[in-house]
Amino acid sequence: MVEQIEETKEQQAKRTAWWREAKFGMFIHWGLYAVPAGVWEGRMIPGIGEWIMYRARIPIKEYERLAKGFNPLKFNAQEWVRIAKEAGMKWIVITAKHHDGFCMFDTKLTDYNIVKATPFGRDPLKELAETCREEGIRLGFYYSQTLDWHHPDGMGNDWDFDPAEQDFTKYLRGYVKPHLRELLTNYGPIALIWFDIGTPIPELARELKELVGELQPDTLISGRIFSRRVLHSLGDFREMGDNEIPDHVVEGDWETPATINDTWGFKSHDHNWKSVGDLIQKLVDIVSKGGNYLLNVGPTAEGVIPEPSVRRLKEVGEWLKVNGESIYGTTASPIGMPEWGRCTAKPGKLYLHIFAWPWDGRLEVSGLKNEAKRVYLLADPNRRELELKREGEDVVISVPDKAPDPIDTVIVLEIEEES
Ligand code: FHN
Repeated sequence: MVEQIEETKEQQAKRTAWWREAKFGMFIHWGLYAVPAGVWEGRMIPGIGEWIMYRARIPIKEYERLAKGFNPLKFNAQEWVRIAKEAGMKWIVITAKHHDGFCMFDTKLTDYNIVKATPFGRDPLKELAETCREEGIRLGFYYSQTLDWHHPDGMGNDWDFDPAEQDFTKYLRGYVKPHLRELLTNYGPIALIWFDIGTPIPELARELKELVGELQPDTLISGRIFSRRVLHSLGDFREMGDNEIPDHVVEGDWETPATINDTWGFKSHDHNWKSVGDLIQKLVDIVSKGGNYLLNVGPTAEGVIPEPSVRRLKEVGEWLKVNGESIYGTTASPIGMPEWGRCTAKPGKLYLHIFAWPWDGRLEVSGLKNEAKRVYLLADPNRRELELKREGEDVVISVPDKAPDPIDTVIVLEIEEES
């Protein structure tokens, strides 16, 4: 049994407060896998791009050669942070080390890192950390603590190593922990460490948590520090499955990590981009159920965030400029999931997100116990009141014939607060 580290609920809530408010963050999967971009020896390798080493069972010696061709001269931390901010994203999480074991930061523990092994020779995490600080956006690091296909004692590579001879404890204590020490010492305040997959040994998971707490007590830890289903409370928030959106309101702090196309790491032939409407409705759906949306971009080997992602994020940002009040700092829907869309809430206000505009000009809101006071379109700068009446259990709002925003029109319903 893993013991809980002593911290009161209030202390934890204080550390997590910014994250609860923030709702929408940027995930960045960037590493050596951007070089093959899903293609190995002329073959398109199925599956997610950052798994190419595993999927194609690429021997370490061959995969290592990719570093010589990794020279992302177009990488520009300011540009990336600008894209995130314009999208309305409030924090960034970038892969410091993914399962392929390649370190995207300077480290004394291995030369298999972007500064020492590539012609690029710069530390992008340092540049990002500085820019994020200047721009007032929080930065977190993804760190693959369990799978490491390059380290002789990391898990997952059974084509170069014999698993029976591997010593995971040695790897975690002698490599992962010193790495975390570097990441939490050399880059200023780090908002969160995004562990993945789950640490297989509870005692070791606890050691990781303790180390993070000792180095930066305010740093949050993702639920995947340990098994997803059991003891996610070892992390500060629960991590849903990849692209998983629950079908009901979920209590507690949680997040959905998600892709814009079908891969995390860049793949040259993945063009299955979600539409802007889909992304906005997914954001609203998640927030209405009490969660956060961590949406991924996979930059190229040149250091560029793919244009289809940038374009979509910009449009999501434009929607948020008008409708952000109905997202940031809100809580889950108190009226479940209405047929016409979703609902988010703040004290004294419900935000009705209309995905399916009523054909007869009548928007019916069921399950509302509070007294309804006034109602208006969030996008209307004059806040002209719409007509509102009670019909039995329902509140009925008279809405214009056509949806002002076909993706999601937000109606603000002011209500009497329960005393
Ligand atoms: O295996 C990884 C995958 O490559 C990616 O990083 C995702 C992001 O949530 N996490 C793991 C799978 O769940």
